[in-house]
Amino acid sequence: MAVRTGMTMERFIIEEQRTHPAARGEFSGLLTQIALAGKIISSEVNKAGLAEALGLTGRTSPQGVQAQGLDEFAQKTFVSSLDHSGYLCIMGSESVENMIEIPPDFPCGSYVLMFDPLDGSSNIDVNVNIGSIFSILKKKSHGEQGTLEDCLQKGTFQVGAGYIVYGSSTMIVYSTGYGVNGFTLDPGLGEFLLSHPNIRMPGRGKIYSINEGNRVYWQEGTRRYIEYLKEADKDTGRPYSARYIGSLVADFHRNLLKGGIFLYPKDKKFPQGKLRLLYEANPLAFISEQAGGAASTGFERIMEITPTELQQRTPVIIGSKEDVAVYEEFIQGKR
Ligand code: FBP
Repeated sequence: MAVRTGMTMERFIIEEQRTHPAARGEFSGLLTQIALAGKIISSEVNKAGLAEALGLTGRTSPQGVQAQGLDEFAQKTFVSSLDHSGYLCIMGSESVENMIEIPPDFPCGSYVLMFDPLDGSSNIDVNVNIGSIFSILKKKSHGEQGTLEDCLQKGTFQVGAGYIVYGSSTMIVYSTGYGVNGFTLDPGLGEFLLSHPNIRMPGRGKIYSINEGNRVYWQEGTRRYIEYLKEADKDTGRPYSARYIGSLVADFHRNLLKGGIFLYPKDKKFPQGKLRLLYEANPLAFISEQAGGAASTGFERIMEITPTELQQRTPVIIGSKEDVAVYEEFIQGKR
């Protein structure tokens, strides 16, 4: 596939269509609409400092978090950019309790979109990187409208996934199952341009990302693993550096490019883990594995989990393959 840095995402999708027949028409159109939603949200995020966007709406999200204007704006932008497209049969969002049906006056398509419209809610009003996360599945059910069965699919059934990070620049990073590529938004052109072709995650990193403020709630295996990372040992590149932004997308993105491990394990406060399986864990697990990394609960591959609920949580241990494997040994009591 003839790709070169600087080519537009549209052009890249056309090239991918040529090489990978599965990526035809509907799927490519869907990716383009997701990128459009990202551009719209990006322009609003860049203005987030302005008073109005900080206004609290007084509404509480399913997570019991005071929904902020930007959170709702992102939710509405994803839905309005995609519900009329004819590519989707159903959607699911981390920000709303139930499935999002395609309005009856719009055609249904053969794809399912599960998304987190704005990840990193605790950082929205302090100008720290936040992001959107998306997961694409194929429709399984037979009727026109999609069903819960279409949303509750294992991560291994994803046909595409990615995230958009709103930071010093806005980037979209995604995979359709043929490697991971990153595109940076050129605000002047309003185009995502290929800036990070064929991203590979280093096999072992030097960075660990975990909220150490939760240490008192951690399981013994997690405590011992983090202590292990802090010991000095040249051969294994320890001690590792601690980096924790508190926005999953931003922490994951850094570790994807530099190597490292992000952990939101299960603990006494979150016995199932904190992060959402369908909207956060599965799509990033897809990207991690496509880039040569790994994604685990500590005991099993995240993408092998059979979902049973829309807002299901899971422990998330994700990043460089060797680092995830070492954590699994600690939490399984093998070291
Ligand atoms: P939201 O989807 O509500 O933003 O929650 C997810 C998240 O903000 C992740 O982005 C981040 O990694 C984690 O929660 C931070 O949690 P904590 O503040 O407990 O460390």
